[in-house]
Amino acid sequence: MVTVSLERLRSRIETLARFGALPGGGVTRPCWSPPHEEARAWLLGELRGAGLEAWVDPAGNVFGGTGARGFRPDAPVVLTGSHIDTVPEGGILDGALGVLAGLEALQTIRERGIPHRRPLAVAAWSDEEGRYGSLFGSRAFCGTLDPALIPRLAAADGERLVDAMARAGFDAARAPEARAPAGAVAAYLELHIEQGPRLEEAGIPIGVVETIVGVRRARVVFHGQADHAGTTPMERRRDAFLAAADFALRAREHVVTRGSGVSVANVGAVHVHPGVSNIVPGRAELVHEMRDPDAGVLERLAAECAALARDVARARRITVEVQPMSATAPAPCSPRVQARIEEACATLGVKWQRLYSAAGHDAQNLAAVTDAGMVFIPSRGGRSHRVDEMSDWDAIERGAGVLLQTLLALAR
Ligand code: HGY
Ligand code: MN
Ligand code: MN
Repeated sequence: MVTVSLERLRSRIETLARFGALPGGGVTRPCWSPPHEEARAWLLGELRGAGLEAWVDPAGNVFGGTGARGFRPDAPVVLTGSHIDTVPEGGILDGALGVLAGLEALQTIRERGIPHRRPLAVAAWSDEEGRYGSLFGSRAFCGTLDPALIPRLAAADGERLVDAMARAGFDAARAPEARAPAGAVAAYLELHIEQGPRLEEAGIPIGVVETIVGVRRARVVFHGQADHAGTTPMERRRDAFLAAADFALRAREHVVTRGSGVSVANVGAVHVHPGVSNIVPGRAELVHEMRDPDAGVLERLAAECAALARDVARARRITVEVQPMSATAPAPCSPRVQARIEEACATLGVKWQRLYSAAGHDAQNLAAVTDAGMVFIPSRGGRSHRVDEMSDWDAIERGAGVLLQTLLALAR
């Protein structure tokens, strides 16, 4: 049975972790940033050093191929991959695991001369974490990136995508040229950490993903009245921050009690203006995010939470704007790919369980253009999107082994 080299995979994971490394551990490596571009150059070197064809598309997606040097409908590719960009103060495995385990699998296949009918390739998708626009690179590749949107895409701190890409040497307007021809991808398989507690608590080493949640984000802006924080009588204040706080608490309660039971909500970004201690906040802006495996539930909750925002504003004699930002559709994974993953687990004698992904992934874009699937490994303590995100090395080796066997099954 052909196996991956955990030593080589571990060395690459630990090397990639150095790009954007934080003093106390973890990484901050946003897409298009200097550490991300240094990591891109390093990855291209590793792909070529492994004997793969390596190239970058107009959306900044990095590819390494064996038997593939691009995407053509007459030679459909079995594609694996993930992302090398991270959230701020993130972990070293979110994304990196799927890219480097994919590289390890393809290098092992090449070195051992294992026959495969279809070409194989590994991808590192641009800006999966959506600093400028969620799942950007895979959206461009799958043809769902609206060109008209590109000039408006910006990070929460106001930095425009066009400027960030230009600094990294890319013309954002050309990103839609990354679209792959229809039929160019025979199947897509992504290895990822679960980023939650379910596999570890169940004592199951491999997760076979059935569905990936949809994620909806809206900017909610409350307009009150700036006033002197000392002289303005309390009953006259029209405090925008209090309205935002009231909304955040009530929206959370609504999603938990009126959602599907697995619906989740988060407010991770808040901005108060003018933002100094001796002025009653005149404006408060928050990003409200909701997730659910069911598109209809998300649609209903979005409308109900917008109505809730208006009720809160009215009750506090202020106004509110609810601006939809992004909405990714929940994606079912391919039964064919799930079956190949489960067969690989059986061959390797590894227990598995099916589950839905409560995180968003590039695979949900690929699911629109090909048979897409995901393999999860347990996250220690379910921790992710934090510097102490980690998985056991034997879990990483097991996940890479299942990835290798499943890719071979899909490419035969
Ligand atoms: O936010 C997510 O679900 C993913 O980690 N980008
Ligand atoms: Mn990820
Ligand atoms: Mn992530």
